[in-house]
Amino acid sequence: TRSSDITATVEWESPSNLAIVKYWGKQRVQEPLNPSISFSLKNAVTRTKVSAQPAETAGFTFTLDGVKKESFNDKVEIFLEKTRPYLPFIRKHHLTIESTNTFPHSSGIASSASSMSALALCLTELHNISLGKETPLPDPVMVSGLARLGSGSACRSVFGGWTLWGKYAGMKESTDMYAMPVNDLEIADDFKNIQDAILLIDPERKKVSSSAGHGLMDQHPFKEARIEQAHQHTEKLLEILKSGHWSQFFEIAENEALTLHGLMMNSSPSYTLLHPRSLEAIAKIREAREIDGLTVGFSMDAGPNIHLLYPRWEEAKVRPWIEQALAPLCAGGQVLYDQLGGGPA
Ligand code: 2P0
Repeated sequence: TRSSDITATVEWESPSNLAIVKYWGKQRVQEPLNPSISFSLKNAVTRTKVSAQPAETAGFTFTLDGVKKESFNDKVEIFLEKTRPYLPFIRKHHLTIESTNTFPHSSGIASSASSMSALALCLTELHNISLGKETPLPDPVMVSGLARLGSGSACRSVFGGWTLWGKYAGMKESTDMYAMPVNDLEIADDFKNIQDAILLIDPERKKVSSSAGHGLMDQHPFKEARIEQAHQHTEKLLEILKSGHWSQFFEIAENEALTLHGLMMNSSPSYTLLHPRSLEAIAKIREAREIDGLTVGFSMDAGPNIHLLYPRWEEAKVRPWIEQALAPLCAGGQVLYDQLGGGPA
């Protein structure tokens, strides 16, 4: 079938995700150096609306929360260029792209995963409409592969729940090209409703982008050891997700988070994204677990914020402790309460 001119508007909402085994370093065209495992969030989402109109020359306008954002134009432009071979309608349409995030601007919450995933969903649906498909609903595997071209971590946001991305020997179907959901039957109930309280330690824009950080893995002295470790952590985490063992889970989650920051600190050039209050929060979390017996642990992304992780059944004890002990470490006392979510809608 040939793609035809369309006048259509589609809209998708897609979540951000939190990796427990981290993607850090890439090769070729947005392929990860190592497998990663994440879960999609419920409340931290991007909602994107794309209208396509036939046009002589392809082009687009992009707004975030109703405001033109020049800084994002490059990222969108590059994404459209990369996806054009797969989505030929882009060549002869003007796209009006409107995005809103549910989480605060420049809060340090990575929006590239949710925004690129939402955009990939919209573009794939428009592509299907241009092909005259009866059910234009996008195929998640195709969307995940396209989202990856926009931002590596975005390929994991196309699915709800737990997701694996990257070739891993223990799962035959796994691939570097797109993410896939971890079988629901292989996940203990506790981890199906894992809670994530995001401590907004410092909302300042980070000094080094994730893309630059990935790049520094090329020549990293610990590159091979890191790849090996990620494979081992992937294998262990998949077992832990099945068994529902929280202390083993926290061991991996925290090691991965601190390894990520360690890799930044000993790359060349070296840099740090940790804030003194990140370290204070980490100390408090470990103390609460080791001394007070709370079932809590943490992860981090490439920034100073802390993701406090805990089971739903611990909520009644954890909430007041967050407000009393951790919220004071956050900018403006801000904590975003989130949890595992069901994926795009
Ligand atoms: C992850 N992060 O697994 C890792 C851990 C941040 C910390 O993937 O260059 O925005 O667009 O592929 O996906 C953030 O990097 O980077 C990231 P690109 P991306 O979630």
